Amino acid sequence: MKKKFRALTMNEFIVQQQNAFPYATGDLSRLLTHIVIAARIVNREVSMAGLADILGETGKENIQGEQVKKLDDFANEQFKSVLGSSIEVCGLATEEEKDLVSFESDLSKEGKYIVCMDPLDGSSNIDVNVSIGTVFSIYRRISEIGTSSVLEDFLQPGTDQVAAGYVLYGSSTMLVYTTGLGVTGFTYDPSIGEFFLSHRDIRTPEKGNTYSVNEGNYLEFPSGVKQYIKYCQEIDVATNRPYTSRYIGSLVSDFHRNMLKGGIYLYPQSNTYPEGKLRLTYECNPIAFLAEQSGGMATDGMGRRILEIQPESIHQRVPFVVGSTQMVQLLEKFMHINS
Ligand code: AHM
Ligand code: MG
Repeated sequence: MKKKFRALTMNEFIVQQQNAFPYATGDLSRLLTHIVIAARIVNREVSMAGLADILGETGKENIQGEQVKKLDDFANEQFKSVLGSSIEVCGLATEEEKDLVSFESDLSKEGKYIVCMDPLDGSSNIDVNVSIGTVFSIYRRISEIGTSSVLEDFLQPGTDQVAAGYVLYGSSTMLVYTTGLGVTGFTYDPSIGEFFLSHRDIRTPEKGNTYSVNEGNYLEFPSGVKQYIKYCQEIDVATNRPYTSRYIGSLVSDFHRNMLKGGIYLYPQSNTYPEGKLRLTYECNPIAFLAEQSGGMATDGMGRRILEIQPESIHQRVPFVVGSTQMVQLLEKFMHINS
């Protein structure tokens, strides 16, 4: 009988990957394991949220003018503290901090990498026990090693990402990441406290039958988006329509479902959000990198590949369309015809 081996832990997998590159120093591997540590702490708090006094708002507003939830704040502090005490990271930009955070210890200044992240995305779902996520993106610094990180380190286009991923705090907790060699997913076993390899080389279907968009904003959308939504709702047996509408309002969860099953997620420009709502550096770029690595596509709906947009500020917003390639291409066509 064939012997069944247990699944690899994420650390084992990372080391295996690293060994495939004889010149790898292990810095990126160590950085990923630091993210795992912080994610485990955040996961514990998220799963206990109803019992601990950590639901609700802090009373503070972030740079976006949004109410900061206690869990947002907690997650931000955890990642800041874990990455700040690592020797691989010299700086961090997060949704919760107005300015970039430069880690100033002598060891941190030697770090080769910077991290952009949304420590806890989908805040509106926190208090009602619906899935939320952490999104992260890693770049090699441009500034000289041994100095403080500078803004230019954080304003690199998404094509320069070295790694990106997310943690999904859902019915189970998953960590999904890419270093540009495909997308790999790990599922957390809380009884052992480890992430185990569960999804090797994730490939997204070319097309799907799910569309994810906040249809409450329909009247404010550009006409190309409105027509695409109508297309999704039309009856046509040949193309398996009407499609299913699924919108959690939590980017990581909506994207994760669509990546596995096939589908499209849209957060277009509207009167309320003329530039779109989602932030380029720490929400769209990492998700776009994962989408492309799984065989999908991510654009701004107006012909621009998300990963090629040159960021001008760390909190810059951008219209966002991501998912199965054929669906994104069709949305682009609707937008083009109606422009
Ligand atoms: P957040 O970073 O404040 O949580 O906002 C980002 C979230 C995404 O996760 C989600 O897809 C979107 O905002 C939902 O926005 P809306 O409630 O406008 O549909
Ligand atoms: Mg967010």
